[in-house]
Amino acid sequence: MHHSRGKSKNSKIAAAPKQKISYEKKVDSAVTEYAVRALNWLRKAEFLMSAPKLNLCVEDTGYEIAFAGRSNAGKSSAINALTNQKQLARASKRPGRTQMINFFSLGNPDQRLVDFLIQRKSLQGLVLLMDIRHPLQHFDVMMLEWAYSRKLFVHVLLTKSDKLNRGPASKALQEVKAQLKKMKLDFSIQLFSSLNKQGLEELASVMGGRLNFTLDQAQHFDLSSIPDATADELDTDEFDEDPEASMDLDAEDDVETKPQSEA
Ligand SMILES: Nc1nc2c(ncn2[C@@H]2O[C@H](COP(=O)(O)OP(=O)(O)OP(=O)(O)O)[C@@H](O)[C@H]2O)c(=O)[nH]1
Ligand SMILES: [Mg+2]
Repeated sequence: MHHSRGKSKNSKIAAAPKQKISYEKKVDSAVTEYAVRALNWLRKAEFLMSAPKLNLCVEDTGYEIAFAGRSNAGKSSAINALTNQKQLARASKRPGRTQMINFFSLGNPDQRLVDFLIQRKSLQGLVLLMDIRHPLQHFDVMMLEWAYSRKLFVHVLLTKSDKLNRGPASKALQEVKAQLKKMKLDFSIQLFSSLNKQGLEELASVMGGRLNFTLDQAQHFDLSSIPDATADELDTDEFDEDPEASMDLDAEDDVETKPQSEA
């Protein structure tokens, strides 16, 4: 069923006024436009390659952001939600694939997202994903300190924010913010949910800034191509009640296949 969903999506939502997508926090309309355009740009993401090791990676030129986080933090789901492509980051959900380094190009092979942390010249920084219910585990603190020591940026996502109500979620955000400050690792941080699409624009805007995405690049911009997260769109069975319990073993053996672009 996952395969048939993508096709009809854009037509279904085209009429909705896009400005209603969670812009409350944005103060400047220029920022909002940039965020929306950056999100549109991210949706041009294409699978580049899976590399089993460092010396087989794509060329180390341009700009790269790595998505890092503990197993089950929601990395693959976040990449899929961000790029609006259900299967883009499916590879690492399969056992034995988690060690692969997956590269995605974002409209340009010199602007990349990597589903794995590798340190090389083009790496600008990390999007560090933590389950909002278990933030700042040992691994996370190691990552933050490592990035800090390398002068890389970190943008923290508190993922699965849909698991908490609004109040507790923003309380968790404030608490982690305070702890980061206390550790003198005062990186940017936001709430994020691949399930209800909270925080997509904010993340797109950060990634755009870090990967040198400019409005010049945003040609043929079309607001109607950006879907809203309406309830009937959400593929809720992709989200398990108990994430620890399952792996996507039913995934077809099509990981190496470049997914069809929905653009
Ligand atoms: N409720 C909810 N569940 C989520 C969300 N994001 C991911 N999940 C679930 O959490 C589990 C792990 O998600 P993945 O995206 O595979 O996590 P990952 O970080 O890529 O995991 P590894 O590849 O094993 O390191 C899956 O069962 C997802 O369905 C979210 O925003 N909300
Ligand atoms: Mg994964």
